[in-house]
Amino acid sequence: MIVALAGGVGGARLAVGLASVLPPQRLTFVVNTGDDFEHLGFAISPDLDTVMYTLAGVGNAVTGWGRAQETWNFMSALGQLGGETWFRLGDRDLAVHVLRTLALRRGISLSEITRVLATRFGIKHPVIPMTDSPLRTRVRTDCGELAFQDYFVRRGCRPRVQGFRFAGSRKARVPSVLQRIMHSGEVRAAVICPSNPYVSIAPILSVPEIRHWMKRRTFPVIAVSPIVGGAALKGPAAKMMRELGAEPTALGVVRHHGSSVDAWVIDQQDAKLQHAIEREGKLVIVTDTVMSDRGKSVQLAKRVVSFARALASER
Ligand code: FO1
Repeated sequence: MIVALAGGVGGARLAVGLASVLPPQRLTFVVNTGDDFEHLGFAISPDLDTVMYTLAGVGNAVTGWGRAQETWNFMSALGQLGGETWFRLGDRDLAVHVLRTLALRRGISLSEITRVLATRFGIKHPVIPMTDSPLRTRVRTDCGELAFQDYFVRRGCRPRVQGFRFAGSRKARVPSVLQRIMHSGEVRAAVICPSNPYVSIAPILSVPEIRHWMKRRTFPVIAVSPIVGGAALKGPAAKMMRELGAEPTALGVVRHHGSSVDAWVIDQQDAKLQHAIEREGKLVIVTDTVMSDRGKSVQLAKRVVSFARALASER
């Protein structure tokens, strides 16, 4: 069993590749819920939706979030009536927010409604939120502490970040379905998808049971760098690194993750960093990590899985 930790867009792209390489009983997705928030009365889980839509083949490949072939009648009607339109909810996308909000209100867990929705989208691989507990990423900035979507969407990632807080993480529990997988003895490797280290991966590792499980791991952890050629392919990762004094390179990401990752997959544009990363005590493979289409996601996933298998068999 491979457990893949995924956040936003980059995570979802690799998820598609991994899902086409490994069968459902050999691959589980653990998804960030730190971006979640209540908005317009809806419980919104952006990274769960991005992974679900992308695996189902209905995701908007341009924006990386929401659905393809979307219409915006709800948004325009809402705007005409003076409602908040800074966080855009498409008409098709709305169906998931309504069903998730209704389920949560009835006491159904986030992991259970996610399982039901993923099944209805025809997804066979388990897509599991990192916790069913409320956990919210708070971004400390030069404009004060902001809720994640306020920082990310409303203010367009412009404020300078000073740090992050994962409110609720101390008491957060992993869903029982994930507990069983983590303690099954079946996990052969963990893959950290190319997601933002601060706001996509760190929230997952802030859940105590996941952090301890990774620390005491008996399996290798392989990560794909989200930074290629000194820039993030999407989102504010490189800007955050600069603002926090980390070098916005694949080496900077390796140093950020430290001992929680054993091996790195970096892009051929960063081949010159391979030795520096090896000097950090990490195994490295250099390949094309830019997943500009599904075929490239599958190619990268094949490289990652064979790398994981090689490392797991050495243990
Ligand atoms: N990101 C934006 O930049 N603008 C939006 O209006 C927006 C709406 C939105 C609606 C549903 C959803 O699931 C995601 C949405 N996102 C939007 C992305 C969201 O901010 C995610 O948290 C990011 O993708 C980071 O993971």
